[in-house]
Amino acid sequence: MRETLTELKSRLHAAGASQEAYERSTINLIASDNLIPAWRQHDLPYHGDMIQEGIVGYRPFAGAALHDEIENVAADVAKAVFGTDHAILQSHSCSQANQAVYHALLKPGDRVLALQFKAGGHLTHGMKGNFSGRLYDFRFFGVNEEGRIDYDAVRFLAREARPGLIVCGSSSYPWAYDVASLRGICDEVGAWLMLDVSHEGGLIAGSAFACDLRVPDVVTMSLDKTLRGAHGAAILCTAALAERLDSAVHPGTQSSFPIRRLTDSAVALLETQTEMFAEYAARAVGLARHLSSAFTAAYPGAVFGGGTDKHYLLLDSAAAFGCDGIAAERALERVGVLANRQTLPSARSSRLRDADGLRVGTAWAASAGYTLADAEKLAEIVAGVLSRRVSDAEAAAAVAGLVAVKRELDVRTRVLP
Ligand code: DSN
Repeated sequence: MRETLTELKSRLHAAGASQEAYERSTINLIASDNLIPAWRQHDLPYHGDMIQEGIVGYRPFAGAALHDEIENVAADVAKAVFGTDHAILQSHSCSQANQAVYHALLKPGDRVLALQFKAGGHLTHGMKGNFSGRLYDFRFFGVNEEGRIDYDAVRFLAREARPGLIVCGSSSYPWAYDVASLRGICDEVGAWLMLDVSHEGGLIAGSAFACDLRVPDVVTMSLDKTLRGAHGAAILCTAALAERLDSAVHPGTQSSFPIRRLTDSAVALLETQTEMFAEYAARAVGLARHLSSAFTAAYPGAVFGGGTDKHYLLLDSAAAFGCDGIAAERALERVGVLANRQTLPSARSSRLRDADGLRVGTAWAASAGYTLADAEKLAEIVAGVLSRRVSDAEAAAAVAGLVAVKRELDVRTRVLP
């Protein structure tokens, strides 16, 4: 018997409420998650529901007189924050922004050089099952034994492969990028340079991660993740590519988008220029480094590459605790700590089901206001669970203690500006 709509509605409400309660009772170390400050709601200039499409000056739907103004202002904020010539804030996600960039710069079958998935690249950087791997001829560079990109090796591969585009950027590469070297390589082989800073956008805006976004030809980034804006993405590019990118977004790869994304994103981008945001961004990196040192002190070799420049670290759970990525993720989930399985560059395959580590992120914890002392407790809980030295009941009680700290912080965060 099919459920009635009334029954489905009540299930939906029960699931939503339980999900919220669950989120309040857990510590979230998923690097792409974050907490949007509650007070932000009051700062939003527009709460309407209109959509629009096209670009400034060409709109196929009526009522657009102020849409151009809103889109211009939002783009100007992004340009002011990152120093680029042009900005588009319409993409529904960074995957879709990447799709638009490929559409603008490549023809199907064109060659691209990118960071390998298991070395930290994203699935839209040429993974076989993704549109990118199906449409374009992706070749890959990896990382050396220290887990770093070897830019001489990239140069060598680029000379051999002669790609039309080099994509750098990642979901799980914890180090800074040598963008100047990449620029030199691209100039030498005649390739465009695209940097995907989906994860790092907020850290860059908050001056916690150095990366000059004026150097690549085009940059993509999530507006949520470390930026703490509405879910969506920005494309930033040089003046020379502005028209190409505009038309790759519309009509190239998408039609409508909500006007609210522009206003919400612009508010989030403006906030990045406050002291409070700089403190959050520095805290995210500081927490990740502190966790990394705490794991390394107790379990030398536990952190792949030995540290981080960002808001996450790569925990080699297989080497340190004899626990593969999926087992580690599940063991932590049982006690209320959320992190995600991660393939490490040393993995035997790129498949997430063979993941031998965990990505441990700190953006959410930084937004929640956790301190270095809290990070030490967290490292003890994670190591205790993964090494099976601590029972689930003890670990869950310790997590509940940290969750209680967050509740107090929540109250304080809500009364900020
Ligand atoms: N690829 C996912 C991540 O990095 O978490 C989301 O973009």
